[in-house]
Amino acid sequence: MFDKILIANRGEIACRIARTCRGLGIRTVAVYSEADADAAHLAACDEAWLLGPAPARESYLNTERILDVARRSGAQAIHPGYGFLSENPDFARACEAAGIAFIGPPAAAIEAMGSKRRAKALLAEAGVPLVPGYHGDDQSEAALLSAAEETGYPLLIKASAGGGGKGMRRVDRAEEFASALAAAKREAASAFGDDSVLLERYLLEPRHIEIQVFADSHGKVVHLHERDCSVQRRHQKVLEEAPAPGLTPALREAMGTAAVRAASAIGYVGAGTVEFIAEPDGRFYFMEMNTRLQVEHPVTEMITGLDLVEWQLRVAAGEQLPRAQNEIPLHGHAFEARLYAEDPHKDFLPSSGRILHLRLPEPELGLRIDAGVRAGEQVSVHYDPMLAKLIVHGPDRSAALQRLRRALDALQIVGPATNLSFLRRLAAHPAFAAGGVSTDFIERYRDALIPARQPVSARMIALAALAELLRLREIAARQAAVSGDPYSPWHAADGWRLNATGSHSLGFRDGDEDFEVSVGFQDDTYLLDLPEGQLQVSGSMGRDGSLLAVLGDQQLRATVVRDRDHLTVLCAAEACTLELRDPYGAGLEHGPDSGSLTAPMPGTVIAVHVSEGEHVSEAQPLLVLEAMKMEYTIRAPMNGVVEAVHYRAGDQVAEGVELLKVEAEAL
Ligand code: MV4
Repeated sequence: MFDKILIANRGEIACRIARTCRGLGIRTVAVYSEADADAAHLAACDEAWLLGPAPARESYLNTERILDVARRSGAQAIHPGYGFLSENPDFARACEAAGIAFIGPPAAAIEAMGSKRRAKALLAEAGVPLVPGYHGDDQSEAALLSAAEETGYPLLIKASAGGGGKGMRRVDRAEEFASALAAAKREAASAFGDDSVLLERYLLEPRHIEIQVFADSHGKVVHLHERDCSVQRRHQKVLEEAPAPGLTPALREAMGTAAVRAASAIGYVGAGTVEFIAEPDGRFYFMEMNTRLQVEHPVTEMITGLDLVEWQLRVAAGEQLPRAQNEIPLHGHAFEARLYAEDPHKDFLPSSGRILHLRLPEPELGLRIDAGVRAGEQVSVHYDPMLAKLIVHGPDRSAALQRLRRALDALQIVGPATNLSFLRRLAAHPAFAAGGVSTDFIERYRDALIPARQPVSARMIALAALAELLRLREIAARQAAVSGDPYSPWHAADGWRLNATGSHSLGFRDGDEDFEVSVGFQDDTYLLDLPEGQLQVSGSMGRDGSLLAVLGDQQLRATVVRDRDHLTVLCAAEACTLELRDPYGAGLEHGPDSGSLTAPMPGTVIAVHVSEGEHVSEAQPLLVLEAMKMEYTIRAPMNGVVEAVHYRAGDQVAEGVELLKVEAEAL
């Protein structure tokens, strides 16, 4: 077995591989790009080596750099994870040439499966069922046209070098074929540098069922049952499960046997996945073979109790497969949900930004979290937007689904937009609970899965208002504590004003809608005027943003995350982000009118918006201080000129020090 391996990947898969290595006493070498200098996978490994700039081609795809680090770190093997170089035969060869074991299949097997036409030709000989169609070498228009006539319509033209849905074109009528073929070949040539295509009868309502296979270097091949990956969006898997709902033991056996035959036919070694497309009547056909460990491998690990990365390491080290076919159990049911930094309301556009808050559900029996990020990290635009995977297991599908729902409800993340609410709706959808999974599931139920934005609920507005009021009270108390006159009524955060009622107004913005919440003060509670009527609220804020609130006669626990003027409130599975407007009303964020603006509490200056001599207007943000995991904006108390700026971003400041000085403009 290896003593030290290099993990040529990042994110959750790098952390996951490192976890198994730790358990086996194998030391690990992490590699990272400049954008990943504080990434989670570095802390998961024993060593960390910089590859280069953020772009993948200058870092995680840089074969020379990776091999150079492997040599200099003394790594005996390289685990490519998935994506990046995991299915690059040249990289596999370069590893072998450098005397470093490639933890994956032989380069020849990667190459064979990289061409759909070659793969189908090989597997047809092995008796693996193929979709009726054509995958011959004669790529002339005449040959393809006659093959199309034989296949029948509708049919699919697929690029031989394509995969994962790339390079597919549906043709419904004969008269469209010639132009569709020309377009498909042009696209294939430009996308893959290979314009060869194959034809397949178009299967309606297909299911995507894949079989996990494993082969060692001694000719042994086994399968570890199937996974259903039908719930996809534009060929990106979102939710996977094992075993496949409704698959009969006979069909499972037939698909498993066919998959093992496919792996044997190409002299496969290592972890692989044979993808089938299945029709409702149970007929199934080979689609493609993935020559790497897949993102969704944990659901197979949950139903078999096996560690596939450990198997990869043992097989790459020359060991025999740890189990025979009849020693691979199938227990219960598992799901995997993929948490992506992407915005379902913007057609799942990837999002980026700092993770301001991340609360992952506590791992427990039947719940595993494979995360590649931590709170405070930047989600980069350079790499795949997957942040984490939630994997659950239960004795049967409905128990596992119940666990998935609870885990998704318990997960909290604030910062970049994510698909979390979408996943919650997906897991809660009755059609999904009924097992009605097919590849068009998301399109079919799109309106329920991605509903129009709802207005913020009264409960969330009340929690946001309470959080803001408690914050203002905290700041006022601190400013009172550092002032010469701590008991001055001007420091009281109770809305007290000379000749005015004890009231106050908080301004919020929800999207593009502005609204106010009038606040009355009553002893140690607040009276909020909400659209539904008055509500008495009180509570306390923890240093970690936890809010214990009493709304009327109900006690609630919530989490509050503040990012400058944006306030995010999370309560149970509800979340909302509101922008705070009109801080004048607060009146408490400003320092005393002298213009000397002091730090209300110890913290870190994270932004300075002005410089000396600059004209500023009342309430203009001047500086942002971070303290207690929250951010405080110091604003101009009046129109004036910045006379002094004493600190810069990154400076630590003590409570009460003068941060800036603003000279009031002569009236
Ligand atoms: C098909 C098909 C229907 N008929 N082939 C899409 C991904 C690529 N691996 C193959 N895919 C398909 N091939 C025939 N002959 C429908 C799809 C397909 C699909 C397959 C599995 C999972 C999700 C899918 C989403 C759209 C289309």
